[in-house]
Amino acid sequence: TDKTLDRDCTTLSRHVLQQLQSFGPNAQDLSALMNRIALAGKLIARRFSRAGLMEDVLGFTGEVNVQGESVKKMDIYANEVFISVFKQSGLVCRLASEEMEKPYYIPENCPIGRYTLLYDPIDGSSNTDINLSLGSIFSIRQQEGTDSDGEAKDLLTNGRKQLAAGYIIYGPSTMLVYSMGTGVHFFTLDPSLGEFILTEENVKIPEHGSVYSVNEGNFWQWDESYREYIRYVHRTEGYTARYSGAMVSDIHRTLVQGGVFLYPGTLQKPEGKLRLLYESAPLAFLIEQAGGRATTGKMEILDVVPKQLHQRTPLIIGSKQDVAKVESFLKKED
Ligand code: P6P
Repeated sequence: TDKTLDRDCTTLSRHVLQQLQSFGPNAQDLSALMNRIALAGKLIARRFSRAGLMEDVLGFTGEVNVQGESVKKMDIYANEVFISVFKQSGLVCRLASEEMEKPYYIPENCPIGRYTLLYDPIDGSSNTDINLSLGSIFSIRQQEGTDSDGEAKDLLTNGRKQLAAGYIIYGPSTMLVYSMGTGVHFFTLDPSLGEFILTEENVKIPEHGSVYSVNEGNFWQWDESYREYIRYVHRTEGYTARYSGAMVSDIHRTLVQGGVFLYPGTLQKPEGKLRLLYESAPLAFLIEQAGGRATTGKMEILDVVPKQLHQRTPLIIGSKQDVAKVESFLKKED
């Protein structure tokens, strides 16, 4: 048959089922969950593509979220898209997101042993009003125990408990990148079909890349060891800087071209800015599956056991060689 036709038929749901041969009972569920993620992505991509043409899409709501960050209208819309899409899934009991202090419970969906979705609905929302790429990050976990006190303590476990993780990047094309522990796979949204079509399978991150990606505006807030690393890449041939302001875009470039992305802690905020459970851990899961590494500077991201839902973490993530190069400058724990 026509190769293009075969390719166009490798939709996300078919690919998930192919991956899931060895997953047993979770197989159907994960396929349905990934389809819901895809629907959320399509709804958000559609909104972004018309942002300038519609009232009430761009700009700020005037609110400040639980993190003390000013909220963009798109943050709210995207958060509600995930809630609405997963309410109908019949599979997810709990949704935890950067936009909500407490998890959102979907009681009618809740036979115990079902799934929890952790997500950052719009990561990099500072790019919303300037038409630059940004993304959504997601992580799927099995719900364990009853969570009867609503404190979601079973979510406070390390990132190796994730069943699936990935992101949607809203760029010149909308792509969905995911892993369920069996490699990293790229899908591109074909708007004429309304389907995410497989465009690359078992993606591997290059061992080394020339790009370091960090906000050098924080240079004087960092520990001296990070400044030493920056001086090294400044004076060494073969390095270049790229930083978009949206981590999903910077991580996607790092995954495709190699290199390292870092968001260190500062002297005032040693824990850094990025969230562990729904930003760094899902991306670390992906990058490790692609043969790269993700560390806090002291331990692997996927081994960190959070003490609270919105816990932040420093992050150094990317090609093995480039992450190791950063580590070589960090003060060794005495
Ligand atoms: P800064 C966006 O708010 C975000 O969470 C990431 O997407 C991005 O990499 C980072 O923060 C940008 O933060 O402090 O460099 O503006």
